Amino acid sequence: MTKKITTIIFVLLSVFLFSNIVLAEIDTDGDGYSDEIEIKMGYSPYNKQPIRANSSDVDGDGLSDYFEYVFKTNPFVADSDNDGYNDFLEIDNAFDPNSEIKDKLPVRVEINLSEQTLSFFVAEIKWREFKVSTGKKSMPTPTGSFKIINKIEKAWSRAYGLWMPFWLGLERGGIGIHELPFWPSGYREGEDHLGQAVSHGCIRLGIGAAEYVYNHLQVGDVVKILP
Ligand SMILES: [Ca+2]
Ligand SMILES: [Ca+2]
Ligand SMILES: [Ca+2]
Ligand SMILES: [Ca+2]
Repeated sequence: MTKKITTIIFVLLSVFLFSNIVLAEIDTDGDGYSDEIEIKMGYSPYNKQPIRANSSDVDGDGLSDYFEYVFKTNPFVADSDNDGYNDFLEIDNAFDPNSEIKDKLPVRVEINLSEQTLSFFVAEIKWREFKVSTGKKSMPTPTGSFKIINKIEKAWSRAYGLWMPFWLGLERGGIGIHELPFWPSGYREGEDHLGQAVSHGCIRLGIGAAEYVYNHLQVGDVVKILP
């Protein structure tokens, strides 16, 4: 009896180890390098040509081979779950590209003050990165985790007499995330300020980027601000 159990355990263990070895040795494009090695080296595991994973899109669905690998979507089929929406559109709108179930994937943002970037994560995978302009030295943006307390499509700043489109208010000192501000005259702050800490404490985003972030976050979501 004991011998039988030992045999079963041995067989199970072998299957487990063998499947792991097989997984590590999958070479989808048959170029002699495993998928895992290719991704580690930055190359596409689905393209025989020595092309970077983030600039190859074998099935032309807008989702690079790199993201197909990390989101485990089908790199050769535009619409992995066959629900009528391609893999890129699903991830960009935080839907699961591998399931027809309309549950949303979790999203979150992280702002890095020293890099002047806002990273947008879908299912804990870094999906997009935008340049920001945060508080200048005399009016620094606070670090920490802050809840979004309100959303206003076109907010007015009484203190500075300007419009702040796509406002996401944070639970800290009246600051928020918003698009490059503009004045009642129509003059708008230039995109060239992105990447420089010149704001009054808010996190400014470029045209398009602000709307994207606004549409993807809800009141109650947490924004992490790193030094
Ligand atoms: Ca390969
Ligand atoms: Ca693709
Ligand atoms: Ca695909
Ligand atoms: Ca789909």
